[in-house]
Amino acid sequence: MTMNDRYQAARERYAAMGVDTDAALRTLDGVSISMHCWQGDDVRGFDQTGPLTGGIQTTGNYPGRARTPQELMQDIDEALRLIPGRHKLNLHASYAIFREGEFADRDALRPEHFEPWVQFAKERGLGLDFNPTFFSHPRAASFTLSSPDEETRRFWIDHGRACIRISQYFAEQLGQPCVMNIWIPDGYKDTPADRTGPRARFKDSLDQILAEPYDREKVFVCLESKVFGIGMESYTVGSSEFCINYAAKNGILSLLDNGHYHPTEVVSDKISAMLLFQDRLALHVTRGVRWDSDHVVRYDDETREIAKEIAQPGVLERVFLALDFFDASINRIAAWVIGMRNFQKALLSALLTPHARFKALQDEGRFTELLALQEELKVYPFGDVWEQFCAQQGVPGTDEWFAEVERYEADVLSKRD
Ligand code: RNT
Ligand code: ZN
Repeated sequence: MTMNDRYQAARERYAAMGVDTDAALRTLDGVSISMHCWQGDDVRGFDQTGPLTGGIQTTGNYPGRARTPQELMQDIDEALRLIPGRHKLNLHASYAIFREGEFADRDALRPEHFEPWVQFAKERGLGLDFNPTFFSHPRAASFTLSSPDEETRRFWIDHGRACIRISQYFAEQLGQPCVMNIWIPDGYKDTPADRTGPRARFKDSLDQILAEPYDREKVFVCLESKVFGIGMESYTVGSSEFCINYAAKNGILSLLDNGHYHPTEVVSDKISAMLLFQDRLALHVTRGVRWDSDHVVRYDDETREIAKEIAQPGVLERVFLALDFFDASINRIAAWVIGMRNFQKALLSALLTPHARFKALQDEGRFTELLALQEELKVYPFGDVWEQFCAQQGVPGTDEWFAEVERYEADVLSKRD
């Protein structure tokens, strides 16, 4: 049986269930995911040499970390060769590229410091998203946008404003919107004496950042909440309630990272509620293991449930998708490829679900039949449709891509020390 025969057979199985596999493949082709640059170098960036701070952590010491912009770009290229579809690249401000002898601190970053990235994106037809970096910096030692020290707070407000200008530059240069996500690590290890003060300062700082003029059709500013970080176990300034309320009142987007909630809380259940009140929503798809550990995204139940909520008419185009994980214990190219392909698989699996039929069963109270069909669908020939997608997109299939990662590791990564 050729691959095409297998796809034709799968197509018929799904058709009998009321699912059009060709349409699903066409829809998936149009979904772009923002791939985070920071998996390639363990969230180090290029504008400083200090440690990763902000209560986030990479663990592992797998050889081959990208040490320079050139190496990171080369690695991103390699990953993209193995990932089907057209995507965006998600940059952090700390990935500024300075000319020999040049330096600009975070409050003074300018579009020109990202010109090589724009060039890179243009040559590959990628979009760019952006993130101010409120961590891994001497002035982020304790608090940033909520700092009680006015000079520190001013510095970070200026950073936020600089990042809006850079985001607008990305959008204009690339002719597609730039999603700019604000996440701050500010919080307390122990029970705070005053919970309101820091949040009031954060609110004022955000107001000042958003006072920077920008085109709201081109730049989509988001606010990402978090429940805790390492060293900020008792209180985060940017809690879920703070961020959702701020975003709603100020016409910016909420960004939900599925590692940022209490362990039994799921983002898949939040999407429909958010979208009844907001035009758009942004996501960081990640995988927490016992805590916000940012493991590589798997093709697991919650990832598929998130995809199921998104892959519906009238929803898909309202959700900005990005990945956010950083695993330094395995081949970093493979980490990107596995995470991206898994999220695409999750979307495809959702697109191969007869939603209208299942919804009708739910509305009619036919729960036995619904459960039976949902479970039987799990053993449909999904893999043959996925192989078809990889083939259509000209990327290696299930049994092929890993050998290419091994070749790249031997030829390129193993030569870095
Ligand atoms: C941290 C947040 C944030 C970062 C990136 C690097 O917990 O998830 O999104 O991971 O900005
Ligand atoms: Zn995140």
